This record gives sequence, structure tokens and C-alpha cells, in this order.
Amino acid sequence: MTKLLSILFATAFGFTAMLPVQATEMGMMSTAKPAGQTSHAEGVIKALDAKAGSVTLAHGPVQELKWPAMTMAFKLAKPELAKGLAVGKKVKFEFQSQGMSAVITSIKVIG
Ligand SMILES: [Cu+2]
Repeated sequence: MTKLLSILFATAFGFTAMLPVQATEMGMMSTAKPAGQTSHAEGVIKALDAKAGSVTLAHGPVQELKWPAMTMAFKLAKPELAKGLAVGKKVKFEFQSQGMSAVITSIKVIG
């Protein structure tokens, strides 16, 4: 092999070796947390205002957001989500958050 050829090979391998790194970086960028993130939690209903579409939940820690357990108000994405909910019920829910404002997109009574 000539010197030139081996340089060409080294260059070609150098480039292909770089590609997976770039792909990984791109992947990390696309999984970066968007403004509105979907998270999951469980909690107990403390207050419910179906008309206003809001529910106050004493929820457990939210790993996705590093939230500690707390009691806070959530908005319901649609009024139908209030169906079957009542104060004292234990629920499992999914919500979209933006800062400290959260909108429940799905909620299920589990106890
Ligand atoms: Cu909270």
C-alpha cells in the first residue's frame, strides 16, 4: 500500500468513525426536554371543580420533573376527564407541564 492510499484509508475511516458520534449527538438533541413535557404521577384527589376543569391533587414525587410530593392544582385538558373523579379517590395520571403549570391529559381512578 502506498503512503497516499493509507492516508486516504485513514481519512475515510476517520470520517466513518465520526458519524456514529454525530448521530448520537443528534439523538441527544432530539430527546432534549421540550417546553411542554409529558409526565406521570399518582395522587389523591383533594378538591375537584369539574365546571372549571380543575382538580387539586396530593401527588407523589414526579421523577421526570424531579418534583417532590406536594398538593397542587391541575387543569384538565378536557371536561370529560372529570368523569368518575371524586374527592378522596386515588388516581394515576399523565400531564403536560410548563414550569409549575400542569395540564392533565389522562387520568384513571386506581383506588
Ligand atoms: Cu406538584
